[in-house]
Amino acid sequence: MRFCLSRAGIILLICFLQCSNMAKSHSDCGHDLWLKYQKIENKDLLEQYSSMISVVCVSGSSATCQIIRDEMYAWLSCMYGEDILVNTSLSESSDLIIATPKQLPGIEKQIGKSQLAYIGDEGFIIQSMKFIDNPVILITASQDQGLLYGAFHFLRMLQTGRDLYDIHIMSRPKIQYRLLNHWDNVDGSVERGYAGKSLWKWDELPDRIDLRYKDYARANASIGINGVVLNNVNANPTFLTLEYLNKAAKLADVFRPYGIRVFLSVNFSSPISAKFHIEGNRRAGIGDLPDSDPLNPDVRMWWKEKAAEIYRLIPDFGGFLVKANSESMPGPQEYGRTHADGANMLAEALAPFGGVVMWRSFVYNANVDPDRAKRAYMEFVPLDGQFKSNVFVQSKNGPVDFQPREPVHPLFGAMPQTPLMLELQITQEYLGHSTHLVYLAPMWKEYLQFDTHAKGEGSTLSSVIDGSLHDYKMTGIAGVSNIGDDTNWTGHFFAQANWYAFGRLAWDHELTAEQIADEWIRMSLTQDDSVANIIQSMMMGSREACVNYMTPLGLHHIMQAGFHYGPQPSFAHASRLDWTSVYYHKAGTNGIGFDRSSTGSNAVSQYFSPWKERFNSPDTCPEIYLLWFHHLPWTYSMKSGRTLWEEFCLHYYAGTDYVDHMVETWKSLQGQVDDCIYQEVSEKLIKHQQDAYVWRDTCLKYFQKFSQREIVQE
Ligand code: GCV
Repeated sequence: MRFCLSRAGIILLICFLQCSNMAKSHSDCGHDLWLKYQKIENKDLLEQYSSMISVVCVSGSSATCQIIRDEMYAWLSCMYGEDILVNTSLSESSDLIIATPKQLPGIEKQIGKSQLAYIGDEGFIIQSMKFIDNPVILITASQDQGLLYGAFHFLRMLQTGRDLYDIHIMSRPKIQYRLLNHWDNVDGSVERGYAGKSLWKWDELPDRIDLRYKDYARANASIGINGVVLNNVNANPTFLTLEYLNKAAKLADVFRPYGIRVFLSVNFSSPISAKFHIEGNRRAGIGDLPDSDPLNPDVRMWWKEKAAEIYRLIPDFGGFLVKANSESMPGPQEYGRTHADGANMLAEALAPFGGVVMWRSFVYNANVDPDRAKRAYMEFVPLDGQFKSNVFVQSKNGPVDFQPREPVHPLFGAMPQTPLMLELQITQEYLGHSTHLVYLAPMWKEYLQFDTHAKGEGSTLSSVIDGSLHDYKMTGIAGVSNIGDDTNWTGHFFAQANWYAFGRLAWDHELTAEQIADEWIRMSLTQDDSVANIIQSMMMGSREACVNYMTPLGLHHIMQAGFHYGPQPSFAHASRLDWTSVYYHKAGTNGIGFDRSSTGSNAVSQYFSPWKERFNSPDTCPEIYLLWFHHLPWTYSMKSGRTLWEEFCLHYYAGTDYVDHMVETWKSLQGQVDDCIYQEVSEKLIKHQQDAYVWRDTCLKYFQKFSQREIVQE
């Protein structure tokens, strides 16, 4: 049976027609992300691929299998520059077979039960083999979802020029919940969003379904993301009204065939009646109760009924994300209850439907400890073992707040009985918004590979969150989204690489940052090896450069108050101490840095040995964290033999030198990458360069007042 095109197929067919005309002059200006339909330029590869794959069989009948057929047809036709066959039934000429063992009996025998068991519900196998005596490539999985992941993986292999001979790939995600967290609001704004307005058009939903919802789901599925928290953690209770649940349900319908579940951030005061609303406080609910005390039976019932209502509309709803008792958000502590009491109440409401609670550890109540970096650990570690089994504690990578560099959050490893979910920030709140070109994968790898020593050597952060260290029963990772309704989705074209890298690392944290960059570049920018290498090397150094021109040697939190873009090292405010720069850098004529050693705030004690001892002494503390843990004189002698002040200056200059290098590198690529992307990135880089100088000069001039020394440049 010849495959008939679905509606989506027709859209893809249009893309195919576009792709046939796609010469270098065609430009999507970044709109098509890493999913561009493009012809294969390398003749040998083209010959290999087209001789091996010309008749595709995708036998399943689900909406997901239909998506796979549409994708295969559009991609392959476009890559070859000619029409190919995608069938629903197997024939002697099938050479790419995409099916589960249920859809095609015989697969189980060929592949083996143990291999199929290994890949679980979401994994896939891609294997060269003989089928009815013909050489074929088989993509198989237990579920259609795994087939879709396998199909995208296979297409990625083609897009990145991999050989198709003798393939044996088995892949399964190392982490179960791989979510994007959107900080999107009812009014269409995005907190810390730098790529336009929210993608979700709440005023149009549920009647009008924007075409980009599907593109968004497709992009996420192509990198293995399987869940989306739709709204800001500073949650407006409106999202739990029937009106908004109906809107969310429509998005869930679009996302479902792509294997993406919808989650919501909830406001802990939601059950409270509006008549109890206190102006200026985020305690404004949609219920009819006087309080939201988690031990009040009426409040518990309210959440149970709300959960039941949600699941009637969204049967595969994922669960709730909660920011409580943090930055004016309400929480259980208002009633003298603990975070565990609050989380468990919600967990109980969701449990009958299989939903989870992601309770954030981002709390920093000044009454807990004068050092902000210590507070979350102090509040949460004593609660280990008290959370219900469907509760995650979701923690940012570092103990303060997504700074360009922080040491790992000491909670990781310290809560063996509570599944910890890692929260990374894809949006560049503190790393130059969507103006600075900063590839974040090297930073995320630095965290993931950090050895916490929680159970001796080898207790990496990744082994905590993938559950292998403490045998967590569920595992998760979240990325605060950098996506908006800008044409190129992420504001800066290169910020797409961060969305891409987050998904790839969430699937497999062992991939290297280099490998991920290389894939992204080849799919998004060029098939030319030497151009790809130049761009990859430029990206790889960009995060360290950002650390250097913003906050070198462990310095942190000296950005512009509120806006968080430029530098403001002088910022001081009597009543908001832990939001001021001076609280963090503590610069004076006697030196600079926050003393968190055993004779200071003793934050070092929250780490496992040998880190607590290493961090405790400036001699053994890695210099990248020096001023995070120590207050040192300007004359302190660094490992290089230079003084701290000299080294400090050189780091600032190294940062801006690297940006100069990026500007020059990019200039050299004119004509070798898409013109529109070239222009947009060039403009961003000019601004990036100017603003990196501003960071360097503002900081050095400010700190020079204390060091009273000449600024050294080399
Ligand atoms: C969503 C930082 C950001 C806030 C954000 C908060 C959080 O403080 O500046 O915009 O609020 O982190 O993660 O909850």
